[in-house]
Amino acid sequence: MKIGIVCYPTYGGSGVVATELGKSLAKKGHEIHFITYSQPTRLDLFSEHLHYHEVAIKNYPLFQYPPYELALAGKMVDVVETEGLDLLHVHYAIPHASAAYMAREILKTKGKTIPFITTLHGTDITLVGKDEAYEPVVTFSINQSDMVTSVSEDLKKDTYAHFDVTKEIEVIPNFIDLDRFKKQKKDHFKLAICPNGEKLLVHTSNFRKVKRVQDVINVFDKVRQVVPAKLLLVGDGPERPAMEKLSRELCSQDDIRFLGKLEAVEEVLSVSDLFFMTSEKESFGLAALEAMACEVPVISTNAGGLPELNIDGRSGFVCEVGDVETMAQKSIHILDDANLAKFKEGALSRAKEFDVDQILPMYENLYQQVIAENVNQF
Ligand code: GMT
Repeated sequence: MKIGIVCYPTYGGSGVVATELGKSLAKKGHEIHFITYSQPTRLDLFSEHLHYHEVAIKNYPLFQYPPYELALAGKMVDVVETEGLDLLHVHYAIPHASAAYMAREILKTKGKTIPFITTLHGTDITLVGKDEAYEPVVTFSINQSDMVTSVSEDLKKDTYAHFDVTKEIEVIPNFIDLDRFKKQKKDHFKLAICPNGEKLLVHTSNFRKVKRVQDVINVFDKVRQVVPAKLLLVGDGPERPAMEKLSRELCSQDDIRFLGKLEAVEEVLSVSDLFFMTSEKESFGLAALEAMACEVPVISTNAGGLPELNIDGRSGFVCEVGDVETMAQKSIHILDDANLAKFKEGALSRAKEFDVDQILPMYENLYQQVIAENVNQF
């Protein structure tokens, strides 16, 4: 199949899922065309089946805000026509679904039919999409999509609860490449960070308010009173300066290290003993799945789709949002040498249920269905 993939090319989870999906589809021989405003971060692979089309956003003195959505729709029209695409798959509703709708309607006037699938990832529904400025457009473009998927049952429920959506939503969870995300031997790294055999705790995120990174730091502060431990914070974002300040107030620079954005996050995960995902909203929790695949148990909140991923008592524990006391107690339980190996096994076995080889056919089936329905219409 010839598939156009539209996503945010930056570090966000939706862009990662879209890029990994395209790469995996290309490995299976599908022709994949990424249409984005810059090279997707994880598009680091050469394949004859992978193509990248940049959306050029031209400014003009009249525009206070350059019309990105129009440039994107225009590019989609161009790529569909020149490359003969079979379908468009847009990730994150805003503004990708409405741009795809516009492209589809423009192409109709040129005698070309192109279906589009919209995948809802989270904040496009739970935060930004709900805003009254966007809601009517989000509702319209979801209903106009030829097919809609969401990354968890909870996100599907939320979409029906907050938008007047009549379209059937299919749940296809995030997935993981177990060849890349696996525990690697990095003992020298562990020794450098934990010279006295301390346990290594880790959190990765884009440091937005919704991630509640302050809870990670406060839990760590409680845990280290009982279990010798170090904390690594990976990623970057608006809350980072405040989190650095908080951590310096509580601990020494040696106890909590901020590593910034890392490409090879699996190397850090390989030497970690516990992962935190303390978000107040989280549609799936891809970063937690990456940790589990590297045999790292997870302390998560019960927000959004997290309980669908993290199985309480098996791959880690699920706690109420903001309940740092319970999170600290559960962390201490997992880190006990009598329990740690069992939780590491539990994390890995749970991650295996989201192996890309199992999830990819779900997307391929959907593509075939949408293309067949499109052909049958004419
Ligand atoms: O986590 C973020 O803030 C980034 C965000 C995105 O849309 O790029 O991630 C969302 O999509 C991921 C992939 O489907 C999910 O694993 C994340 O849970 C989801 N984030 C939130 O719902 C906050």
